[in-house]
Amino acid sequence: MRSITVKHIDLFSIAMPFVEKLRTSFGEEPFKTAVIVRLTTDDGLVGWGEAPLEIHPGYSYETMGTGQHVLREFLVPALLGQVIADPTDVPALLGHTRGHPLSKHALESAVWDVWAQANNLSLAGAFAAHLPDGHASRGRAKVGVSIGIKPSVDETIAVIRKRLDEGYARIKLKIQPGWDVQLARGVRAAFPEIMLMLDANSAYSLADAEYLKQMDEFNLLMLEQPLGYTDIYEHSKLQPQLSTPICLDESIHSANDARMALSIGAAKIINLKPSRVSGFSESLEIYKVCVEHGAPLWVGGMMETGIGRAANVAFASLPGVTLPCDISATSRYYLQDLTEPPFELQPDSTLLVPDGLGLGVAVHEDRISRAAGLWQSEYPYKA
Ligand code: OSB
Ligand code: MG
Repeated sequence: MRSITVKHIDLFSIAMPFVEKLRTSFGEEPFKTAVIVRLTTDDGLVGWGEAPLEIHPGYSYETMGTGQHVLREFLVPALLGQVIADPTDVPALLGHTRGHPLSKHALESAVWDVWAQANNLSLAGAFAAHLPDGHASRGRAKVGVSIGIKPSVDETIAVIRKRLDEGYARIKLKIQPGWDVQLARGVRAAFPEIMLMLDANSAYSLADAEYLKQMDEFNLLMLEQPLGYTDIYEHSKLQPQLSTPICLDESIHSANDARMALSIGAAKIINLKPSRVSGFSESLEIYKVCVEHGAPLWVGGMMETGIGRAANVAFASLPGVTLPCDISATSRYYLQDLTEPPFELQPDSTLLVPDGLGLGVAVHEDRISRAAGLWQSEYPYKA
């Protein structure tokens, strides 16, 4: 395998209008925002990565502000000039900075992209090369769609109907106290058979266990992250009281977290967001833990642009990713994406892994410039 040498790294802070915003139990972001990484090697290869940072520290403590600071001051300098034999060497190079997984992920992704290109591999092929035999990409990823908190159950039902008509075979609804049992009851009455799941984004506490037991009526695929965003222990007290499988999102940052959660029965399912766990190296370790435990695994999303999404689709095409992922077609997110061609939903509710080396999508730098312009006009104090 050929190593790569990091010559240059550019950062672009961007903002893009959403086609449909996503209201969660902790609020709603006005725009899609991110820091995009462009990494150039000494032999002229270019790789891309996305830190799906938000404006407000709601889902993650990282924000556009802290991400720009930590990338510029600490993480980028740690990679410049490095000769990297394998992308799984990146976490150690960034290890002097604690935390900040979304920011680290963007750099590691850009390294995966150039390393795959240097070794004549697609990104999916590069991931499979780091797994035991039998884990080759399936060429496509099973996907669903995530729907935010709406003003009424009827409006939610209308959006679900539209998404089902588009071909999505799994629906995820965001919930919060006061927007939960009644919502699930209304939606189940309208759609008795659909694959349905709920995501609480940490809005409940263990004292709500009796209340949450009502969710068992609705034949849910899973209930995602009901309790504290750092908690694993209390989820292990809740899961035995429910027949609905619990899935952990926010609480899982490493393979150790996943192993603990599955071992103590805190969750039966893992949502793997490559950005939340600091990159694809740790993602591969979590993948192996889930395979060992026979635990269902799916890839979550952060409303990524085509840059982050192409990488997530590649990972989600691995056979150990067994449930539909939160990765939707381009049209769900943006009128115009940063990459071409758009991701289009296939009739079997999948997205195809792009052909080609590395990410396999064409990045349109003029669109990055335009999105950087929107960021600067909306948030000039954080240019
Ligand atoms: O909890 O899964 C979540 C987006 C931002 C923050 C948290 C979450 C999400 C999503 C997005 O659900 C799903 C997608 O990218 O399509
Ligand atoms: Mg979630």
